[in-house]
Amino acid sequence: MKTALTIAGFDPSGGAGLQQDLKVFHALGVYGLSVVAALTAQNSSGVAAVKAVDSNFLRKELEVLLSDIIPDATKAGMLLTADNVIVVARIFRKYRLKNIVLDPVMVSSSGRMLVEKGVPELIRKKIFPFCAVITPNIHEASVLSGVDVKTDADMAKAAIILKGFGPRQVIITGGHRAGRAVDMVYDGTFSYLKGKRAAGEYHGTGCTFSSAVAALLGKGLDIRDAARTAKRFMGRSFGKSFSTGRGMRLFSI
Ligand code: PXL
Repeated sequence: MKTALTIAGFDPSGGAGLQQDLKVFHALGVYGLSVVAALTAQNSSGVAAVKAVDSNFLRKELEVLLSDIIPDATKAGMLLTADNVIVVARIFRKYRLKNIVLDPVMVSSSGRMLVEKGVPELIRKKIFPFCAVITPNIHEASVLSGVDVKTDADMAKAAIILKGFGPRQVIITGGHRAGRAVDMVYDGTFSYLKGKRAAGEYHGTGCTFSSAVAALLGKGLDIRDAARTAKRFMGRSFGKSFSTGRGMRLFSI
């Protein structure tokens, strides 16, 4: 059995963060390990409050787990604080973790900040170099690259800048762009992941996609196949989404 680890935030609605990552791992046939870096109070309408896990405790969670089990892939999501970013970067180095996928989470769909000030730059410097894949959306790509991403040309420019910080592959997801839901993949050459735009508002799209990429890397797919297969998994997930609360749709994968 292959294993995948998620280091991310706790989402009581189960639509994003650790809970969703674990469901994605299970759906794709890998055993899920999870380490909590932050807590959120939220429902399908949005995030009301966030709280970081103390960075010493985060280190303890990781050390205890990794001294026993080394995952075949790792996904990192909401880390929230500078101290947590530094702990995670040190752990990536110490345990030589492979197949690392980063979802550089910044703001919730409802507008709540999921990182503290200065943390995006720190993530870029400390975490990007360890990553097989990073999966920013256009807002995250804009903040991290300094390019205000609006057009295909902006997306390409941002992808080249972001790859310069060390990840092997950059996937800028296009779901938040007006018009086409095309993701841009850059690993030295450009390719594209096309999908039908799903109507409506969904909670946890970034988490679902990035944890799918991690699970598939853990299963041994190469990074191009993992990206393509994760995109197909997203298409199926939109088809299986449902509405239960007052807010966004959730994935019932
Ligand atoms: O989608 C970003 C995200 C990531 N992780 C957690 C979240 C959210 C958005 O709400 O709650 C835990």
